[in-house]
Amino acid sequence: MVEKARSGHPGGAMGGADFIHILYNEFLRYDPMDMTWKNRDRFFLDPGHMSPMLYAVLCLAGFYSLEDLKQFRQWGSVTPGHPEVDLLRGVENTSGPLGQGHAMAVGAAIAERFLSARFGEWMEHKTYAFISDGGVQEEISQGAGRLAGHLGLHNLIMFYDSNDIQLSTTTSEVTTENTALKYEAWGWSVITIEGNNPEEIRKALNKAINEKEKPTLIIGKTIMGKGAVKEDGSSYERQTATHGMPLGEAGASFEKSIANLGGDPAAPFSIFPEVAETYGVRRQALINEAAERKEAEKAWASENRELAAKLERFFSGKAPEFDFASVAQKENQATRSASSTVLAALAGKIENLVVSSADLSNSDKTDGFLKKTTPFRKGDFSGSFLQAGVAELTMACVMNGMALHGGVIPACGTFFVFSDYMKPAVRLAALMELPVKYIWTHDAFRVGEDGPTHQPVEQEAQIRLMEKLLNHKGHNSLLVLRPADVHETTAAWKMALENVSTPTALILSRQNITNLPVAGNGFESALKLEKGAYIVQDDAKNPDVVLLASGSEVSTLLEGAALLRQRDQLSVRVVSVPSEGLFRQQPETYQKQVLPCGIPRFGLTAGLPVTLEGLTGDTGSVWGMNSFGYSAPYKVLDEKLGFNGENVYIQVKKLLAGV
Ligand SMILES: Cc1ncc(C[n+]2csc(CCOP(=O)(O)OP(=O)(O)O)c2C)c(N)n1
Ligand SMILES: [Mg+2]
Repeated sequence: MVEKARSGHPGGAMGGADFIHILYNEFLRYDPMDMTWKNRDRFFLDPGHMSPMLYAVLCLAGFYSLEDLKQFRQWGSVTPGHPEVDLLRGVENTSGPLGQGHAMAVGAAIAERFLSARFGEWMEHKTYAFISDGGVQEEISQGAGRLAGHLGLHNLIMFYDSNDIQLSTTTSEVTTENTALKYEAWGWSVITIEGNNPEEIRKALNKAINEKEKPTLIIGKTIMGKGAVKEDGSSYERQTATHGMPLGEAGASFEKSIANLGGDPAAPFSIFPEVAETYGVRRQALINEAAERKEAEKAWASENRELAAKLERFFSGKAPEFDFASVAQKENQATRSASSTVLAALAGKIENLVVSSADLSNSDKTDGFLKKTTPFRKGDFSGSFLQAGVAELTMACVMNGMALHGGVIPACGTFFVFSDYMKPAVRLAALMELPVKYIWTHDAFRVGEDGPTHQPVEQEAQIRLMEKLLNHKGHNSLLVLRPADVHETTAAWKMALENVSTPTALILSRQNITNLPVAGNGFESALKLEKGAYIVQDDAKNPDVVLLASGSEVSTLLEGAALLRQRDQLSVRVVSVPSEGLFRQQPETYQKQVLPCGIPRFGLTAGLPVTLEGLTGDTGSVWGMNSFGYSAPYKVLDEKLGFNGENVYIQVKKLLAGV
């Protein structure tokens, strides 16, 4: 594959092939006829660069044709360089960004425990992860390793392809850690084997499968580029060059290496009859075994009709039903508190909602949910809360893994400024179309006394860039909502739960916000949020100026609007824009109705001005932040930084005067 594509990573794949062959041919349990079977074992490949190894085994298992393999890494092929997720072809997930893949496996293993706790151990299955030197070195392995050990995820079995070679050096040049002791310290069972020895692999896997207390790490000492030889027949194993180059280019002989491994250099894309037979037998055995287990599942379902219906609902991928109009919000609260109220209402009602926080539950207000449930503990997954510890990236990856597993709706919270720590996982969620919910609170410099390190400024602009990035289905890859009061927060949560096709971010305030002055039912009015932007207050069909903002800045605009009317008899429109990305998807006529052409627009944002400049256009202006902020009580910061009605008045007057 790599040789034909003239690009890819042969060395690691050749060393890991023995393990992957034994795993697929003897251990991994799935239904080749039905890859969506809920109780299949999951396999997560952390080093996505070893995808040729996965494609090869999945070809033998009947999911890819040899033709597909010949198209490795080519335009329009089903064999991209680093596959993300392609369930029907057997790719549960692979990670290009090293480390994230095995953290996702931890999430899948947690989801399995969560579901088994509710529906019974008959649902029990394993999650296998494959990790390489790169994944072990990535910092996220600390979070994943700690969490899996702490929670006693005995259903998680990880093979470490320890070939002592990485991309540009040998591992000895960057690490001298004792990896086995490290994982043992985290509470793992660790088995070290010769990773190319079939008997040792089998023995280790059997031990891991029977482990009841701990996750298992099998450290397989493997041989990079196993079987590679040079033109003169001498060994070309354990060479860094084979990490990311075709063998021929790296210095080995492609033909001689194929021959040395028992293949046919004249026909490198061929499956020998005895291999086809072995995999055929395995395939049939898997089909039979799955059929048997499905019979048992059916018997369970007919005896437990209500539970069975619930299980189907959990895995349906459909939005759960919930009466959001019944959520009783207290007026004039911070939107993080409003989110807490919604979460408290959802607890126990949306039974497969799993909420997590990176040690900030009392600040990000996910504790509204936690108070009504219990956190996961080793041996007890009856609750619905994951205390992730201070590990935002791990938490976000674990959420992705839960979503990939299916059956649960993952949501996680932390301070908005720490979305920086989560971004790599948010990106993968967006790419893989996973409906994870992010609860990001303390949305602006109004965190005040904590100082600039804790004040999000550029984060909103960064995150909103992903509203402009389309996923493979051509949709915005992330839905970002910054509600302007408690009712918009309820509406935003409704949208988050109804969004089953992409991740959703909720950006919420720390400080109280005065409710928007809407006539009638606040929640009914807030549902206009579904259009991404809507008119909150309007003086005329063609006002003198349109004021735009999201979140708490909408209230500040309302104060400014009152001054503009009172002092200068101007007619003003105030627009709440919780999501520019969503607004831009609305019909042109609606967009023009909200933002008519030819009327000056003024934007106010606690983020960078660029957050709103796409909406205010050439003839408008934006008052935003252009520094990291300062340490002071938030009311002082508001005054000093110009976030008050008076400054809105001054800036709008300047805009209208053309200054
Ligand atoms: C987060 C991240 N950083 C860097 C890379 C680039 N990269 C790809 S593989 C690799 C290291 C390869 O070493 P190892 O994981 O041991 O794989 P092997 O060389 O054994 O195949 C690096 C740095 C990446 N894919 N992801
Ligand atoms: Mg390696």
